[in-house]
Amino acid sequence: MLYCLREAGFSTRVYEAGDGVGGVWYWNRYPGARCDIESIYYNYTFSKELYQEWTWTSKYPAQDEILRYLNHVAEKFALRRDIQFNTRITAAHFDEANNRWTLQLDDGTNVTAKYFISGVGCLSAANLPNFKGLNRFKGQWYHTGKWPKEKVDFTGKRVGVIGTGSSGVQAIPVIAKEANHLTVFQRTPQYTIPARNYGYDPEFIKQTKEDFEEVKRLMRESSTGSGLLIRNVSALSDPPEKRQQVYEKAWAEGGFALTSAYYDLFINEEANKTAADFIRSKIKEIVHNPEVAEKLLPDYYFGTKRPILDTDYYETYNRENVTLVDVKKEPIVEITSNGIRTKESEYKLDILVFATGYDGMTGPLFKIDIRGKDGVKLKEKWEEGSKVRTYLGLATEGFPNFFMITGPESPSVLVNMPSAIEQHVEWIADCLQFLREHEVETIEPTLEVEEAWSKHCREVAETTLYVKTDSWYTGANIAGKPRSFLIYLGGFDNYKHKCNEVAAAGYDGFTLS
Ligand code: N01
Repeated sequence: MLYCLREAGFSTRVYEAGDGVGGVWYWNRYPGARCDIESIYYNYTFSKELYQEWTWTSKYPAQDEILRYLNHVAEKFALRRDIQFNTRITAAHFDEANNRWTLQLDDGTNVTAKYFISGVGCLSAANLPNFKGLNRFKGQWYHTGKWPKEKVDFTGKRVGVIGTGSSGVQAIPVIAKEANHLTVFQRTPQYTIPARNYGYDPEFIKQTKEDFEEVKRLMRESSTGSGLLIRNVSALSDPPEKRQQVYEKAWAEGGFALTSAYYDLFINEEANKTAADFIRSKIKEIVHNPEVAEKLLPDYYFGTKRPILDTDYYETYNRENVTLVDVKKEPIVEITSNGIRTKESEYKLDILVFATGYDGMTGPLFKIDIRGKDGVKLKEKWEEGSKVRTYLGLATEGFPNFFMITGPESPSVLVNMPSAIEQHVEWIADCLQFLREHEVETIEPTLEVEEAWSKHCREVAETTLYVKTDSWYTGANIAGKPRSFLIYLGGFDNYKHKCNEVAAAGYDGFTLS
């Protein structure tokens, strides 16, 4: 965003809470953290030169490699000189008399700006469940999303991990290898698929660089925003033996081959069950102890919590030094000075890892006291999330000149994030240039278009199985958070087309004044 606005001649300043660039890849330094999107699609496409000069080492690179990439981008385009690090924005208020935003910084100073653009991400407000007694715990504790820069040494330690989402599933096998003993506190068993990561061959990299225009086209024009193409075949049209072969092949290939094997896995219960049964059978095959295997069997609709890619996750439960605790059967009662006490036992721990996720989508925005016209708070307008209304996930009525990068009701986390980010950034940069050229002071969507867009988002979501599962997608992971599905599921290609149409029609649906 900074690069585009600078190129367009705007005076731009970025505020960042961390002491470096990288966002999610800056904060998530937990052991095992790596990407689950193929790296050749997990980068920017605005600069061909950048694409040519950066070489990814593997299909799913680790966090430190992605952070190096983002630092390289910051360096190459001299971005840091306009970024103020170690600074949190605590409030952003719109001043109607002057049509300016006033941002309050956590050092007590204020800045004013004509435009206010949030790049706070969808998963940056860590969820630390309110367990009784955490302050008494004598050991060290960490949240995966706020991992320290220094290496945490698990050697010889008794470690507890709470949570088995993407973060927990990545961290657990790595911690298990180092720790003296690992106890996993699992609430909901997960479906995870082997990543089968591998190092890239120099020939493949060379070819990919030559194919830059095709990579760019896939990232910008496909329904997933990446090279992941969903087969246009129903899981129910194949006879069971054929389907089994398809799943076996996808399992052997690893990555998201299985999720994209059939187009109806996430919209048809029967189709979904075929994939869920297949993964359950794999869990029973991999995990030696039948009682442990039984605890690991998921029973929600496959893929309706984010599908996970793992490296030796189920295999980890065959290790002597790993214990699995089912906290649905044996709830956590409190954290004691020595560990975790459940309804049945006390587990002595030296280190406790919270892999308990995030207050997704609205959480990062609500951490800032955002107020629009008439002093209305964003949190109040959206009634804490039960009435989120946006136009295209980019803007919301009553908050002029405020834009959200990957905001609620855009495709965001359900497509390739770099593609979603780039598309929003370019749309916003174009919009600001249009406003400047046409001497427009303020822009905001009308109530009618945002009502219609929100309704459309909900209707699309209702045609899928996603809404039937408790997950962070639906807000069900946060106590007291209203349930709503805030991600546009109609495909990145369709979404982008709609955004372009709106812009081409002179920002149709927006009030310009
Ligand atoms: O968080 P999660 P995450 N008591 O919300 C459990 C992206 N990501 O950080 O399922 C006990 O998925 C909770 O249990 P349940 C990706 O989009 C990507 O792992 O709610 N347990 C769950 O098991 C992902 O979806 C990558 O019953 C509690 C876990 O904690 C998103 O980030 C890597 C609990 C939280 O799982 C979030 O993933 C990492 C409690 N009170 C993350 N509260 C890659 O690119 C929560 N839990 C690979």
